[in-house]
Amino acid sequence: MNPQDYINIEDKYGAHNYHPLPVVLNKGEGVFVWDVTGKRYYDFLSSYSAVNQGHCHPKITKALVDQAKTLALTSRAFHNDVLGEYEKYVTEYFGYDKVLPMNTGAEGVETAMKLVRKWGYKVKGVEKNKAKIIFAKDNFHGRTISVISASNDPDATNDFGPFTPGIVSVQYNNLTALAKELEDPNVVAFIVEPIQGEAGVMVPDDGYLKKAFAMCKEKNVLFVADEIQTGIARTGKMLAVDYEGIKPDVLILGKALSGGSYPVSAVLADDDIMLTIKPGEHGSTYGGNPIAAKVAIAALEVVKEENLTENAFKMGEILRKELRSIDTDMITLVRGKGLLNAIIIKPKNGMEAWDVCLKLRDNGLLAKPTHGDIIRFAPPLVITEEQIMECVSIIKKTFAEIEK
Ligand code: IF1
Repeated sequence: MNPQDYINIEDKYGAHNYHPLPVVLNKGEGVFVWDVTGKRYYDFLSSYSAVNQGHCHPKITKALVDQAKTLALTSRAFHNDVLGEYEKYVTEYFGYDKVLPMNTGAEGVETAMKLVRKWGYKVKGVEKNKAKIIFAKDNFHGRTISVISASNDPDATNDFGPFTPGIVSVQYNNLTALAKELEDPNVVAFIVEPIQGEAGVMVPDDGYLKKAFAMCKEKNVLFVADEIQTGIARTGKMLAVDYEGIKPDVLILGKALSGGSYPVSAVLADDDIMLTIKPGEHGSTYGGNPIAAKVAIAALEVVKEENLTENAFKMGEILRKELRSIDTDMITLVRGKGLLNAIIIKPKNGMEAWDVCLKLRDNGLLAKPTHGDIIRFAPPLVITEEQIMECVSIIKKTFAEIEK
């Protein structure tokens, strides 16, 4: 089969809910992926920040394979001998009393929404069915009905209604708007991405999250951070909220929690919040399964053993500096933190962000445009300085080719 054959078969038999860049991959290792013709690429998307530890990390792969051969799934109807080990490890790692394990990011967000509602009724004393949750405009938290009920992206919401009630939205990075909504005593939580990923790597003003957190505390409202994309060293700190020195009441993790090897998500909170959910009130067949538990421990160990937080910080500084020095008027802005970055593209010579990505692909680097004019640059965090510089020359060469 040639590359087009693989694309055709997907097109014929798969739902058309994606529009991938035309490249067909069959192998990954560290910062690289290979296509079916054997061509090698730098991966500048990292599977949407799931492979922070690099593709097919040997330690994570080993944990996956070993546990898969031993005991894959018990369901939560019975205990197993690895879940507790993982729960202890992950809660100590992030400094919370308890974890509730799920699988996908959207499920993690759903879980957090249920948890803050439960807390609202049981602890805060909100009247039955009156709880409200504040979300930020232009958020991305996943694809389920309740989660898209908080979205204002027409692609995500059109013809998917009716939506879940009890959701209020405020402008991101706007404390005045937040303060106004926090006046409502039925508000139980503010759920926010510390950097908005899908919105185009929108980095809020310094102090925004810290002040938002303090304002929530003052009103007895839970501050919930969706660190599914920003967490686990991606932005140059273990969590993006670490830049502001705050500890969210509820923390949602996913993606790199497994290093891209398995769907693993988690909701972390202290006892006063987490223990409001009782047996039988929430769960999942696969949540906290033995493979997920072992994989997540390995994935988190790799982050520390390989100093990925420090590396993401350093490599991000270099990458942004180099990107800003590229001689082209097509790049109008470079923004980001650590290795979660974006460039804004002004079309030129009939070339838009999509065409830039096709040319980058031809030159050996894979990135994906979003919102028509934004390209995310988010390589695996194991990338070295030498590799970053090679990527910068690929990007420079690409813009030089477009300019002429
Ligand atoms: C898609 C973006 C990334 C997320 C945050 C929850 C979830 C996500 C902050 C849900 C998922 C993904 C999903 C992917 C596109 C994507 C994405 F372009 F939308 F912004 F990562 F860059 N919270 N983000 O970013 O996690 O249920 O998917 O495991 O195609 O939907 P999930």
